[in-house]
Amino acid sequence: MKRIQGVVVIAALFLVFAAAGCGGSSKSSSESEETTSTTIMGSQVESHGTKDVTTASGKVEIELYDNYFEPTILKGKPGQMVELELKNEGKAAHTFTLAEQRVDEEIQPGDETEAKIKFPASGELKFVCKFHQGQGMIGALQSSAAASSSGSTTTSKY
Ligand SMILES: [Cu+2]
Repeated sequence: MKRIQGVVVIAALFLVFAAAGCGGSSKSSSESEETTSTTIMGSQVESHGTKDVTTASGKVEIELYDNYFEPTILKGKPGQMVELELKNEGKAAHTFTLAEQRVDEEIQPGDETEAKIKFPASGELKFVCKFHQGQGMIGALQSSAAASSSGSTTTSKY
């Protein structure tokens, strides 16, 4: 019986690795609202959610709180254009600033505005709130191409 258990454990481990391989570069792809710590271009950031907008049609909503973006990370296709609806749900003024694309919108509390952004050809692009990036108000646009960079994806025989 012990031998069978061992095989089961190995098979389970194999499944875990296979699942991790499919999940791309991020360690946790949970869609829950709970806060997790993530690293965006070298900055340690508290993540308030990840949203896959690959198949999104129409506007994508990002809410700005004191002091974080929710969702914090958007996943899209390389070069995908997305229209964002930015809603300030906080008590302070915030900005959505994506310097690389000359996007710099300031939103007053209770207000909302729109911005067009483009996902990078690969990897991730950081956006910030100019006022609170020092407090970790940072988010990212991640292109799905990043996942395909792992050339040694384990192919299951089963
Ligand atoms: Cu802010």
